[in-house]
Amino acid sequence: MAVKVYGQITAACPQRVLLCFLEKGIEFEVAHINLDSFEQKNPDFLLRQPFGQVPAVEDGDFKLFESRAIARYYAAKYSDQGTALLGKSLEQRAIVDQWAEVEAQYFNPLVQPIVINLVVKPKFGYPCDDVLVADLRSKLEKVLDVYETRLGPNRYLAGDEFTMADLTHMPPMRYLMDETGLSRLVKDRLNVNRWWEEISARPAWIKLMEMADY
Ligand SMILES: N[C@@H](CCC(=O)N[C@@H](CS)C(=O)NCC(=O)O)C(=O)O
Repeated sequence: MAVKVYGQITAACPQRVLLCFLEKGIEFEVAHINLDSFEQKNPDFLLRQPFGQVPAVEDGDFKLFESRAIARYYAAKYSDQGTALLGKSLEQRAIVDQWAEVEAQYFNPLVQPIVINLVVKPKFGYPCDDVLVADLRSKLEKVLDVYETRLGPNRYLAGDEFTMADLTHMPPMRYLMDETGLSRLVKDRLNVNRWWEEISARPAWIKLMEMADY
């Protein structure tokens, strides 16, 4: 039975889950939730995601929200199928988790408000907070410098293999690259750029981009 993903196919957080499903070859269907309406805040949806955000999934009787938790759960459940995303040994798993946490704790908290200010607010007629964006940008430069060092001797963030640590970065990274006008932050860093070009050429990502049809 296909896993039902509640969300919007163009939004970064549902994409994290969909990309995991595509890498693993897990069947899914998307139940579109309109982010601009009350749909997300209605009591039925709040039973699925109590903060009124997307994604949430339904898999028979099993329900789950939080994109990173969903992706990890399915990567573990289907460990024998598709791309191995979680690392093989206990130590490799810890390194995958470490770099996945870097995305959640350092990268995304800077990229998300940059995207909100430079992309989302203008769409709805609100002014961008330029002072905030400048501060976030300079903090992001420092985070990307760490990635540049890491990705010198390492093909991927967790080592030689593409894993959840790379996957979890991809949807917010696309927003940064394609929609904010700040792609130079990546392009000017040789190793980060090489990494982004390699992971964004993966068939699962290309398929997701076709589905999102930006
Ligand atoms: N930590 C949550 C964040 C979810 C989140 O921020 N979702 C965004 C889309 S990427 C959303 O629902 N935005 C609309 C809103 O907050 O009203 C997750 O990873 O699932």
